[in-house]
Amino acid sequence: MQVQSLNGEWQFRRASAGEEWRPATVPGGVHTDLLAAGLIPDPFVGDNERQVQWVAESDWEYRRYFTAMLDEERIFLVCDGLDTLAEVWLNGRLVGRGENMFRQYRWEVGSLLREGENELRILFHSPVRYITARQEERPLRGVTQAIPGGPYMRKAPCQFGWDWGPMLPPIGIWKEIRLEGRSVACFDETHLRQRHDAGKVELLVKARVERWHDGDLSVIVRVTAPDGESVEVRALVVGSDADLRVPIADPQLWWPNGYGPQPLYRVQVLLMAGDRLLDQRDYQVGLRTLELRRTQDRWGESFTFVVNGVPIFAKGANWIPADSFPTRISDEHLEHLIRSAAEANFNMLRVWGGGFYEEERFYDLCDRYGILVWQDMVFSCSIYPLHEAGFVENVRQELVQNIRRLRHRASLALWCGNNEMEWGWVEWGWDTPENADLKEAYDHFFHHLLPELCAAQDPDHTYWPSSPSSDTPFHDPNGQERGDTHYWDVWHRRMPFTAYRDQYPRFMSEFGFQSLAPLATIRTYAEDKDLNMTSYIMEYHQRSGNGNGLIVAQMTQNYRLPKDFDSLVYLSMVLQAEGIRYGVEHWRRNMERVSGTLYWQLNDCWPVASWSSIDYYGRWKALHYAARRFYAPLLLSIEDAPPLMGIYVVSDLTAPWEGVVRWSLEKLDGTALLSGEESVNAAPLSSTHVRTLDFARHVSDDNRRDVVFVAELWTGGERTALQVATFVPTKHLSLSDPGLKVETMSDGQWLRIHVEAGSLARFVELALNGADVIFDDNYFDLPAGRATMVSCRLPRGWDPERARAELRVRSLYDSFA
Ligand code: BMA
Repeated sequence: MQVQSLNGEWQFRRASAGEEWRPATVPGGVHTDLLAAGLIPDPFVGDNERQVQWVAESDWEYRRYFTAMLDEERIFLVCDGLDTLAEVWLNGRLVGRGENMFRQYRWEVGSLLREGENELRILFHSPVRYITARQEERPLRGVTQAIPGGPYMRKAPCQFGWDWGPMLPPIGIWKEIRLEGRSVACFDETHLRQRHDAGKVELLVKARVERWHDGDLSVIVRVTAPDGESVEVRALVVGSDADLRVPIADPQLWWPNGYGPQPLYRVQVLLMAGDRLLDQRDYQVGLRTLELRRTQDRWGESFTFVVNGVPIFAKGANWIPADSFPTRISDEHLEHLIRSAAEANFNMLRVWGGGFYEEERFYDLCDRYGILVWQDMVFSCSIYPLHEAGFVENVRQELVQNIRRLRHRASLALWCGNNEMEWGWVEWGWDTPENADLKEAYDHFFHHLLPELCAAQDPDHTYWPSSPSSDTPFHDPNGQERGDTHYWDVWHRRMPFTAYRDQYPRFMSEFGFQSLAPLATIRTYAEDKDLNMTSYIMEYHQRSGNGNGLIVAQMTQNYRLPKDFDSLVYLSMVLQAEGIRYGVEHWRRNMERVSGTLYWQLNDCWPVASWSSIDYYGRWKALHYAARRFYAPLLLSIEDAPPLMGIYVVSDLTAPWEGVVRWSLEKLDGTALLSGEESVNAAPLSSTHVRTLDFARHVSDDNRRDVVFVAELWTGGERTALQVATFVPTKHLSLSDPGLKVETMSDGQWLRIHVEAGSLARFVELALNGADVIFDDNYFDLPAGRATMVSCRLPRGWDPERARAELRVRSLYDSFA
C-alpha cells in the first residue's frame, strides 16, 4: 500500500490558444491562483466581484509533471474533489471525466504511466456557460440572487450566488489528488456500527474488499480507548466480506456539548495478507445512542433528539461554507468557528443544503467539541432535474460516497433531504402543469429513492425528507404541529420581533435577522466615502433586497436613530442580538413543546451584511455573545408583558439545581422601588416558572420611562446571569450618561476589565482598538450600582499598558448622545 501525493505546485492557464502557463497551488482554484499571481483584483473589495465574472465564464487547464514512485500491482489516480466539469488527461490519454464536486473519482492508471516524467493535465469547462446553456433549454426555478441554472450542476449551489453570498463559482482541484498503489486487495467499504445494551457497548465492523488474487486475507480492528488502552480483534475475509465485533470494556459515552464529555476512541481497520498490510482506514469514534424521538402529544408530534437516553434541547445555528473559495479555509480558522460555537453553548449545527458536505476536519472538530450535525443533502431552494436518469445516477453515487464517509460519526444526528424544496412545491408557486414531471421526480427521489438509500447505507440515523417538513409528503411542510419549521415572517415579511412569541414550532430549524458586519470588517470592502447605510457599496454587500432599509426600519421600532455610522453599525448588531434573544428565550421557556432552535446563520463566506453571528473574519458580533448567554445551560429569562414580569429558570442540566433569583423594580439610577428574592428549585431538563410579578400599581405613565425590572440569578455566592426588562421600548427610556467606571488588571496573559455603572448602561460594548480579541462577555446590560468583571487574552505582543490605552467602552447611550 503506497501513496504518492500530487498536491502542491502545479501550473494553470486559461484554455485558449497562446496563453502562458503560470504557477498554481493544489488543492486550490482559479480565482485564488489568479489572485496570487496579481492578475485579478480582490473580488471581496468594493464591487470587484463584477470585474471577475469572466473567470467562471472561461475554461481553464491545470497541469503538472511527476515521476511515479509506486511499485504496486495496481495504481489508481484518486481525486477527492474536482470542481466541477473536468477532463483528466494523463500523458495525452483521457483518463476520465468529473461532473460532480462532491464525489471522489478514482481511476486505474497503471497502464498509462511511464518511466520518468509523466504529464497530468486537467481541463475544466466553464460552469457558468454550462448551466446557462442548460437553463436556456429548460428554465428551472431557483434563487433570485444566483446565476440561473445552478441546479443543473452538482456544485455547491451558493457558489453561484445567494442572498448573503457573491456570484463567484470557483473552478479547480479543490481537494487532495494522489496516486494510490495497491496489491492483492484493498477495502471497498468499511462500516462501523455500535450496539449498546444495558451499559455494554460493542463495536460492529463490516468490511468489504476488492481483491485481485486468491489467498487468505484477514481484517484487524484495533480500538484504542481515550486512556490509551487498546484491544484488537482479527477475522478472516470470507469471499469478499469480513464481520467483526469488538466488545468495549468500561465504555465511556460521548455527549453533546453541555451534557457531558466527548471521549473519543481511535479505531483502525487493517486489511492483511499474512503479515503484509494491504490497506488501512482510521476513524475517530464516540460511543453514544441517538434517536429522533417523535411521539404524539397534546400539541401534535414531538421532534426531539435523544442522546444516550437524554432528551436534548438543540441549541445552535445553521452553517454555510466558511469561504466563497473553500480551499483557503485554514485549519485554525475552521477550529475557531467550531470552538466559538461550543463556547457559545451550542450543541448543534445544521450543515445547510446550499453549501457542500463538509470535509473530514469539520466533523473531526464537531466530534471533539460535542456539536451534533444536522446534515442536509446538497439541494436547496430550487427545482432540480431529477427527472433525468443521468443526473439521478450522478447524485446517487455522490450520496452513497458521502453517507459512507460520514455515517460512523458521533456528531452525525440526522440526514435531511434538502433545504426548503418541499415548501417550495407547496407554497412558492412551483406546482404548475409545466412542472408536473419535475414534481413527480421530486416525490420519487426524496420520498422513495433517498430514504431507501439512507436506510441501506446507514440504518442508524434518521432520514428526514426536507427542512422544513411534516414528514407527510406535500402536507403542511412548514406547520407547527409536527416536524421542523422555518420562521421568516420576522425579516422577509418585516414583522416585529414580538411576533416570535406567537410561534410554537416543534423544532425551529431556521429564523434570523441581519446586522451589518463589525466596522473593521466593513472597512475591508468600503472606503470612507461609502460609509453610509444606503450607499452603493454598502448595498452591494447586502444581498437580501432592501435589507439595509429593513434593518433601519426595525431599529427605529426599538432604538433612537444613531448619531453616526459607527453607532449605526454597533446598533445593528445590538438589534440583531436582542431580536434573536427574544425568540430563543421564548422557545426555551416552552421547551416542553419546542425541542430546539437553530438560528440562521452562524458564519459568512465573505464580508457582508447578513444574518450571521460571526463574520467572515471570525469576529464575534453582538449576537454571538448574546447566544453564549441565551444558550447557557442555566437560563434566567423574563417574559415581559408590562406591567407583568414573569421570571423563568430554564435548565438543560441533568441534575436538579437550587439557587436564588433576586429581583428589583428600580429607577435608572438604581433606586429600588420594590425588590425581592425567590428561591428556585429547577428540575433537570425543564423550564421552571418561578413567579410572575404584577407592577400595575407601581408603574404608570408618569414613571414608566424611568424604571426597569432587573433580575439576577445567584448560584451560591455568585451572580451567574442578569436580565433587564423595560416597560417602554428602549428608545423611550430616559437614559442618561451611565458614567461607566472601568479599571483594568493583567497578569501578563489575561486582561481583566472591571466595569461599573452609575446609572443603567444597556448593551455595554468593550473593544481593543487595533486588535481582534474575544471577551468572555460583551454587549451586556449593567444596571446602576452593579459591577462586572470581563476578561480577554492580551493580544500577542501587547503589554497591559497598551491594552489599557486601546480599550474602548461604549453603551447604548453613546449611540445617540
Ligand atoms: C433560508 C435559507 C437560505 C437563506 C435564508 C435567508 O431560506 O435556507 O436559503 O439564505 O433563509 O433568506
